[in-house]
Amino acid sequence: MKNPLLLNQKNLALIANKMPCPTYARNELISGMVHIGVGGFHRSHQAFYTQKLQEEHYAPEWGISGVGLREADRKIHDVLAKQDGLYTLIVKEPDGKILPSVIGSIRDVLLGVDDAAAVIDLMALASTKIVSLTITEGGYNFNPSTGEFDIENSDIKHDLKYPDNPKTVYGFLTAALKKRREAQLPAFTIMSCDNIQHNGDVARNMLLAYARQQDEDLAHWIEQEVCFPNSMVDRITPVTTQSDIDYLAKTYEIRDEWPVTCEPFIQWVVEDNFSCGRPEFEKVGVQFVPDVKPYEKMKLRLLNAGHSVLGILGALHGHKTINACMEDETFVTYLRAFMDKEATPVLDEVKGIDLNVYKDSLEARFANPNIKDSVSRICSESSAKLPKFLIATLEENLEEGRSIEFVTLVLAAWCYYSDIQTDKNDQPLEVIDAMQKELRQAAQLTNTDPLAFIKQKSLFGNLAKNKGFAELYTNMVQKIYKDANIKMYMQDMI
Ligand code: CS2
Repeated sequence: MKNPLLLNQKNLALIANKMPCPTYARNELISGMVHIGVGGFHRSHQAFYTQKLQEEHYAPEWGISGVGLREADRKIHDVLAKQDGLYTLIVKEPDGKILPSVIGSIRDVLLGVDDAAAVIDLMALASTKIVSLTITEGGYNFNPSTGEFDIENSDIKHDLKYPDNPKTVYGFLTAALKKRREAQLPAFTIMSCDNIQHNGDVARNMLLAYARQQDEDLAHWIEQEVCFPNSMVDRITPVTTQSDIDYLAKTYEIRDEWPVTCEPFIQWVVEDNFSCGRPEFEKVGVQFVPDVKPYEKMKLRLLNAGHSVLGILGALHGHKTINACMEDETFVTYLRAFMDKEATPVLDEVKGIDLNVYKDSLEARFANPNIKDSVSRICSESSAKLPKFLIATLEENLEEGRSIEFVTLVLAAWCYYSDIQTDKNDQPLEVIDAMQKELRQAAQLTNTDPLAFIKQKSLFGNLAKNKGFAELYTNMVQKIYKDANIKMYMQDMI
């Protein structure tokens, strides 16, 4: 193999002989969108749609500046800076076809920990119309059980003390909006693209809670002027592996230090609620609707929840990927039973969508054998995900006297997973969770108090006090601790 060609603007013309590359004038792009959280998902989704828009309906005022706020964002920042914002998106079809292309819609990248003022100044520019977010479910700084803003967070306290040198997303947004107001510029739109029900409303409530602490008057202006569209975003985007990097080097002789892989499916449903204009994304397949709530609930409670069901149970069983779970009949049947009996009854009618067809399509997407989405990605940050994906469903079903056993088994398995951290064959599991320590401490008490895990109020509210649920959970968790052969219990239920 020759020396692979480094992916950057200078080499783009050569790389274009090997795979599709941006053909629009990247150098004329302006940062109409500033995006916070340039992970794999942003790069497979919003940046992909933006590239499509640039290719088909060139709109240079809608380029993207990618922002990382944390030290942990340094690596992606450095890679993209070196590659002039370019990266390869590798779409993996279920039939084995692999379709790479170079995405160029991110025009530059900034790192808040290095230069907070530069990020604030960029967001305060008149040309910035939208600040979009993928800061993960855990990034919104609220108590998952009460939904209240966590004012005790030390970074939030820091930002209130040093508003010109913030660390958190709320500190940055508030500082930039303050500047815009002083300069008599219109407010930008804040567009959350995270997997949270009513993600725009949550972003709004949290930002206002923060801003009120800092400056009542400014908070009032934000309340009046900033739009926070809710949205439903969807594209399965596994963690990039070394073999993806090697594949590009070997097959295409291209060196891309951080490509992104994803499935062919893509969807984005957004409320048409923007304070300062927006790209004409409808021209490239984005749906603008007056009310996104039924769509987001459907996606969170079926797709994301379905992922968590497979992820946690699959991890315990020893499956490494979601598609491996889908090759296992017990998991397929269990997933469908969960979707039909527990998730579907909590959903509202979604206009134009046949839920059975939607569930069939989820099964097909999960089964894509090329995606190899690791169960460890799915289980990561479960403490931020499960309250929204599964626990909310369980609570709604409890209230209505409907089935809760499929979710309950997952919660009992999650307790064991957090405590023992090995699968049923004693193989170690990769547990990634901001609350890992607390989860483990609570789970470790299960032998003396079977409800200890469920008594974590910030995650489960008052569920432990519900007799019916407590009995069912106790029974399940005790069985799993005796014998972690999770498949046995799944089979008993289907
Ligand atoms: C996954 C999501 O992290 C998770 O739990 O369910 O990342 C999922 O792959 C995306 O939301 C798909 O759109």
